[in-house]
Amino acid sequence: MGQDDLAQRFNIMEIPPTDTIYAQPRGRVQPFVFDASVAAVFPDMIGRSVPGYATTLSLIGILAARFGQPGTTVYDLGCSLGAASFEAAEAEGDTPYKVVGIDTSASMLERARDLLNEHPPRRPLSFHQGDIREFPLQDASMAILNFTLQFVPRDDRSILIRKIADALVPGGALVLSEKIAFADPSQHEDMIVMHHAFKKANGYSDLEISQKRTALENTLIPETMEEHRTRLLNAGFSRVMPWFQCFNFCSMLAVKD
Ligand code: GEK
Repeated sequence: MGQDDLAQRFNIMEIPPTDTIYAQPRGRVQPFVFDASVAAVFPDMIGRSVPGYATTLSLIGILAARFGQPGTTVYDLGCSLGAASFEAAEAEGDTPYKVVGIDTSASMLERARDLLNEHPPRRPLSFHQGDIREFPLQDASMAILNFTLQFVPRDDRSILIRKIADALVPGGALVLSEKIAFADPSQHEDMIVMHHAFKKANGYSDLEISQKRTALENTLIPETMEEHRTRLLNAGFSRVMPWFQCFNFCSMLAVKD
């Protein structure tokens, strides 16, 4: 994906600033946080770090067109700059639903609101600061967790997924995109090697890759597809369909009948 495609995805006119956060050696690498320095380079960071990110994003509009229902809400949980929110709000068709993006990071939301003011989409869209574990959800036809659940403490994930399932109207769907782990150690290692090669091909140095890995070590906790599937079915979803995978990054669709 070119930087100009990325800029377009994020509704920004100029090439996004380059992520150099881990370019210099750090004595001690602190756990990763979504602060102002991350928000400033976020489109570049996520585009160069998550294989298939732009494709996942671009297809979320198609999923929203399929699952969005009149008079309901599409929630983008852990929305960052609102890239998935904008895709949902601009989805094809004229189904009248609204889109609500939620994130804990004030720095992310400040930028998301600027983008919203600059490019208001066709459907109502609003951004709210809050923790998705506590934020009330209701009358949802679609919920999006685009690379967010992996940052939620593991012990809280089942309650959150159940809350989402309960908030969905019949026929509603959850789009769950995650970095995934593999039970087979060789497969797990193969995927990590390919993911790091992907980052290197996108211009990150070995130092940047290794310092970022340390920063995310206890912050981003991936789970296996089986763990996700079991949790989703236990929460009340009727079926779980992986619909996109690129190396160790996968997006699943969980539908509630
Ligand atoms: C995208 N979905 O561009 N409550 C609310 N927000 C949270 C929580 C929480 N408990 N935990 C983490 N976040 C976006 C990308 S980024 C993924 C999502 C990444 C937020 C956090 O502040 C950050 O903005 C986002 O989840 C994760 O489609 O950076 O790899």
